[in-house]
Amino acid sequence: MSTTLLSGGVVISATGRRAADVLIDGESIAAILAPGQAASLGVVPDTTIDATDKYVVPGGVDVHTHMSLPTSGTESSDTFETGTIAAAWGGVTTIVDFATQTAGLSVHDGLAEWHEKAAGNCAIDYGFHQVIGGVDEESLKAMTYLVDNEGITSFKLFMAYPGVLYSDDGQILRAMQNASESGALIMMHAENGIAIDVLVQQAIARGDTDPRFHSTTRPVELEAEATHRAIQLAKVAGNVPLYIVHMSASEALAEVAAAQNAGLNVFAETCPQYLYLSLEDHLAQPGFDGAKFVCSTPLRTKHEHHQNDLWKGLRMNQLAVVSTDHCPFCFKDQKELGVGDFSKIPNGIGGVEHRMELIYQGVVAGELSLERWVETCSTTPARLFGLEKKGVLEPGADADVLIWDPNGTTTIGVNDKHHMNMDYSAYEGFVVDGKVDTVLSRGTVIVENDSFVGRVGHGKYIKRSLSNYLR
Ligand code: DUC
Ligand code: ZN
Ligand code: ZN
Repeated sequence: MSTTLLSGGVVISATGRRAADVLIDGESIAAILAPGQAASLGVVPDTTIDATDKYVVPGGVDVHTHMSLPTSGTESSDTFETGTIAAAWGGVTTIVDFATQTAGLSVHDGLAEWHEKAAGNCAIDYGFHQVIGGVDEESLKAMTYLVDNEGITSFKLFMAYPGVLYSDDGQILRAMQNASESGALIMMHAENGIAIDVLVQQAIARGDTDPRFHSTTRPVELEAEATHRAIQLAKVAGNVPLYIVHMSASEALAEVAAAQNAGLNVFAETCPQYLYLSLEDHLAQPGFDGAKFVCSTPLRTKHEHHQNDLWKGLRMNQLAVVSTDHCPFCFKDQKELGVGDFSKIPNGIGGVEHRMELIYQGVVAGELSLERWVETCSTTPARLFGLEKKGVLEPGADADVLIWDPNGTTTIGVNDKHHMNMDYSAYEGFVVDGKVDTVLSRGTVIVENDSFVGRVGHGKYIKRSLSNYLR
């Protein structure tokens, strides 16, 4: 097995930073050494990578992506191949995607379909959550089987999208009880979909069809109400660990904070779009351009301070994770499906490539510490979702490493840094400090010198254990 020394950098973990060299043996971290210590120990690495003036951090872990997701009469535009290459460009070394079961279909078939899409096509390692779109006897049985046999220890339920992926409160309670028994974690799309559908129909009937009405028909109250209800159901189901996905609103965050103060096992994530993009500046752009920013939960108004509150929630650990909810569509022919009717615009924004960059900008802006950047983008997502060897640089961990240049800059945009399979960027023109320098996946360099040098098929399926937080 070959050895690699990452020398001269500053190693950042969730708990601190220090000048150190990282010794890699094959696919794993062998040691974290004092600067120059390798030579004094007589270690002669096969390869040395100079990380002087750079940060050396665990590779990013994005626990919320949707590659090749069939939805709204189309399919999200990144395949596992294009999406994981783009992720690598962004310093991400593991994704967890959502295998999806829709009502009436078998969970096992849904999972098999996702394995087929991903196997042999990934540039980085990957795992799956399972969406349960139809809670019934069969799917409940399958949930237990997946935990015991397939390395799938988290299940996403929807309080939105009646008739598509929606679960009613009784179904949610049953799925939560099942997870409580198996030790699994429930992820929740917390929006009151029954009420939202009424508002959507009323808006369309009034002729309010522009993209901006996507946000006004999904008001913060209906995100907060569903978040509250999900928390109560989780409590009744034996305090099952509950993880609220794609949180966008201050009022929903307050529900999570209150639950945490009450000692409940409630976690939440937000995504870069909710920290940087808004109804006024993006979704409400004139004409149909706002369609680029249609996602659910929706972008919120900037005057209501949601963005400030979300950054604060990240600092205070009310929000444990930043993921992307990477669900890309091209503007042409995909977003355009909703011309004249915002409810037909495919829901999603692509961002898997830019999370490390955008959240590092939060460090530069004084919103977060460097350690918290690492913690929310790598260490906690790995621990929370049972990725035992990911998210840390310590002996025995997978040698998934991002070497980050704090003196570089990154310009995001379709003609600048952009490798996702989308004909636009939601972050077009953003110039951020810092730059991905080198990326290693299990000891293999996959990005260096502004080139992807990895291999499609290198990425392996990771069977996940139960959440490390609550064992
Ligand atoms: N929820 C997601 O998590 N992703 C895309 C759309 C949605 O509603
Ligand atoms: Zn969702
Ligand atoms: Zn999603």
